[in-house]
Amino acid sequence: MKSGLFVTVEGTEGVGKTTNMAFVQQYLEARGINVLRTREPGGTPLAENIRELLLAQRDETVDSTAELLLVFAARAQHFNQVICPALAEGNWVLCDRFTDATYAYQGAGRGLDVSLIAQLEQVVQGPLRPDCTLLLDIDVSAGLARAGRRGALDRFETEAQAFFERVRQCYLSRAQAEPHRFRVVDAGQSLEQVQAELAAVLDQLLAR
Ligand code: Z5A
Repeated sequence: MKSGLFVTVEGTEGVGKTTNMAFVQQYLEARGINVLRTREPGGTPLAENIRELLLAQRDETVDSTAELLLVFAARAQHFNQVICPALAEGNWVLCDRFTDATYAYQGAGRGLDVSLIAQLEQVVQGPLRPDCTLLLDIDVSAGLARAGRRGALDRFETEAQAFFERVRQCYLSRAQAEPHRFRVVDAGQSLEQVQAELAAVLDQLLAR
C-alpha cells in the first residue's frame, strides 16, 4: 500500500537533471521529508547492469524492441525491489527518469508502437503512476551543447538532433495532456531561476 509521494524528473539531453535532482533532494530533506533518490534505467544492481547494456556503444545494431524490453526488465526489478517498498514505508521517491522517458525515447524517438509501451507499463506497474513529474524543458540545440561539454557520449547521446526533437515534443505533449501531474520548468534559464521555480513547485507539493 503506497503512502509516500512518487516524484519523477524528466527531460532531454543537457537539461540539468543530475544538477537539479541534488537540489530537489536537499530542499525536501531540509523540510523533514525522507527522500529515496534513485534513477532509471538502474536503481538496483541488476537494473544497473541492464543500464550498462543499454548505454554501451556497440557495433551491432540494437533492435528497438529489444531495447524496449530491456528498459522494462530493469524497471520491473527497480519498481518491485526499490520504488514500491520505499513508498509503502512512507518515503518520497525521487526518480531520475521513469516511464515517460520510455514513451519519449522508445515511442517518439525510435517510433515504437505506443500501445505496446502502454501494455508493458500496465504489466510492470499496474495502476501506479508518478504523483508529480518535473519536466525540465530546453531547446534541443542548447541542451545538446551543454551535454557535449561532458566528454564521451553514450549510445543515446549520439542520436541525431531530429531524434531529440521528437523526444522533446513527446514530453511536451504528455505534459499538456496531464497538467495535474506535470510541472514544466524552463531549463534554459540560469540555474538560480530554474531552482527558484522548482522550489515553488515543491512548496505546492508539500502543502498538499
Ligand atoms: N532512457 C530511455 O531510452 N528510456 C527510458 O525509459 C529511460 C531512459 C528511463 C540515460 O539517461 C539514457 O537512458 C537517456 C535516455 C535513456 N538518454 N540519454 N542520454 P540519463 O538520464 O542517465 O542520462 P542523461 O540524459 O545524460 O542525464 P543527466 O546525466 O542527468 O544529464 P543532464 O540532464 O544533462 O544533467 P547535468 O549533467 O546536470 O547537466 C548538464 C550540464 O549542464 C552540466 O555541465 C551542468 O552543469 C549544466 N547545467 C545544468 N543546468 C544549467 C543551467 N540552468 N544553466 C547552465 N548550465 C547548466
